[in-house]
Amino acid sequence: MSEVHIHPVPAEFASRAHIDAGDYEKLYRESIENPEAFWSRQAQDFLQWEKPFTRVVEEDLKKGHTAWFADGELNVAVNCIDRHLPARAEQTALIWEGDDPADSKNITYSELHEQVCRLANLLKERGVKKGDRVCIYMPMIPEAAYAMLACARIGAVHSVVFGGFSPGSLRDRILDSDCRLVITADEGVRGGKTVPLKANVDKALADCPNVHTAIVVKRTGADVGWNGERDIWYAESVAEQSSDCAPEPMNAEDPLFILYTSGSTGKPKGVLHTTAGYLLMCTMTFKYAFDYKEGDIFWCTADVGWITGHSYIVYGPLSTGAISLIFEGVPTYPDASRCWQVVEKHKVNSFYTAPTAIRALMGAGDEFVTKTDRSSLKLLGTVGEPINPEAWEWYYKVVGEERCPIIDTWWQTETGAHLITPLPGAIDMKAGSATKPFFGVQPALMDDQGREIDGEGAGALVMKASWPSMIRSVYGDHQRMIDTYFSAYPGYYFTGDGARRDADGYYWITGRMDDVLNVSGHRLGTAEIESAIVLHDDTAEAAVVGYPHDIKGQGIYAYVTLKAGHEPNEELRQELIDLCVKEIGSIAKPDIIQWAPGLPKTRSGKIMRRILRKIAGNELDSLGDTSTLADPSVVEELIEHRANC
Ligand code: 6R9
Repeated sequence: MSEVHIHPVPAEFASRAHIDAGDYEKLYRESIENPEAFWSRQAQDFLQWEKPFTRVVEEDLKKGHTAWFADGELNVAVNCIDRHLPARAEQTALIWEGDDPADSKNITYSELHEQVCRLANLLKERGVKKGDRVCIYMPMIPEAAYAMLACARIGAVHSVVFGGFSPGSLRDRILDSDCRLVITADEGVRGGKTVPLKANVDKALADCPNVHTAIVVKRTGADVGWNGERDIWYAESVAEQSSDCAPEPMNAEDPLFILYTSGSTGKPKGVLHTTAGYLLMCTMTFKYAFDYKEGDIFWCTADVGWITGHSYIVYGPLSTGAISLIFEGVPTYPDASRCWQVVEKHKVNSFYTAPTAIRALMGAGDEFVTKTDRSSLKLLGTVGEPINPEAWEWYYKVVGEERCPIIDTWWQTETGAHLITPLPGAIDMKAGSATKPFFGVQPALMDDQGREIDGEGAGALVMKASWPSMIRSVYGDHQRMIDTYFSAYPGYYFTGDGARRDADGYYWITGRMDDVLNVSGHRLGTAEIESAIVLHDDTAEAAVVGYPHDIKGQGIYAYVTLKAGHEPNEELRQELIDLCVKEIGSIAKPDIIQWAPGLPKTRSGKIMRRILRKIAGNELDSLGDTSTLADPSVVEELIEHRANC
């Protein structure tokens, strides 16, 4: 490993931050030593309760059980909207930036209240009751947030399905949670292209007889198929509804939403989150990890179809009374300057995105960044995958002008909110490390024998205690939740990730455990090798997988994407191999480098290593489902030019 460079918290930033180093130590200790007192205080400070709780936490991780504030009552929509009205009815709640740079609008908290109430009343009129499931299949328009909050207001459980999923994936999700109503749009618009959402819904609903209503937002005005008994237009239907809707009082442990996520096996799991614990953790992490200050403009580039969009576009920001930017487009349209132009236009203060986007923008060249004015930015964040130090340094220097701390936030759909992240005024940064646990979070590393590792070391990342926004169930299959997360290490939550803890107690996520390579008996994180390869000036991105190797057990197969304008050649291949040897050691020498014009990615930007492993291992007839990829043709190209091994 090259020497780790520590970036201290900027003194100026620390002096104004909500939490400085001393606060972190003190509060973290309290959260572990006296969790009941700590969490009871936070739940009262951060949330508005209709009926106060008297119980704080119950847990039995051997059974995968946890319950928080279990006899309290509250409503999430009230916490995200109504409680802010006295002070900030006319303050912007959402800034919508359209795919076309000429389209944007602001929605105030009082407009949000009106819109959410109208839609909530419409849902009730169509027969939706507390506990019923509603599917939301939407582009990134304000109505997506209204829909989530309207469900929360009446106690319906939403299941947001990413607008890029196919009709078949949509159908499977609707059926799995037996949704009776779908909220969608005629079409979505992304990167100058349209997405046929309503046509996809029509195909999906052909197999979903229980869905009685589809509410359709007119986004583009395209001609769409129409089932007069089932389909209604959003705008004209909500216009007939009252702009007041009494919120449903919800028990703290009543379900709030289901969100499907892929595991290593089987069909996607419907991760179930409940009301109070989820909202508390989103709200707290939003304030402390992003160091959110009154009036700041916050932009998370995720889609609401993913947990990041749930927690950090909608629930965390709105519960805080913040200004949250919702972006319909993609970072590279009309060109690679788009994100920074949006930052300049709306004077964005915090920007939160995925490493894959950072690498793509880095590959396009600094010009796209440096020609914009980013002086409003105070903080940068990343999420979704390990960030290689080179991309981190670029983000820090070129985008943030060495002024903005970077928070590398580690968490999962199942965790609901950040679990390991720097608090930017408290924790010095190391490029590539998610650093330290959030309050109340107790990570541990397990060795092969299922024993906790003390001090420095690497192993399976687990949690020793529950936290308020922990997964409560897999919808319809509670046993599957226990098997997936609570069986590998009885008494612990297993994250599925590997991690290393350094001498300072910092956590370095090495990637999914199934991505760990074992080469000649040595463990290697694929992320480490990828980081080494992308240190080379000519490379944009790399993905490393293992493949069966007669002598070493596993060999290292690297797929490498070059930056625009660079051609592959033998010399470069050798330079990349040398770089891995230099950075990590000869054990990390790639056996095979395949030049990859593109990598197979999910639409949320995660590299599909499962597919890369199959190609590398020459298991071409068991590639599995490639329909959910952002660009399935990438796979054919890789197969055609597959290296012989
Ligand atoms: C929030 C989100 C979860 C998986 C997780 C891990 C990876 C997320 C990361 C990270 C390294 C980070 N991951 N954040 N790895 N550093 N900062 O992405 O949820 O889609 O469920 O993915 O993503 O492997 O286990 P989800």
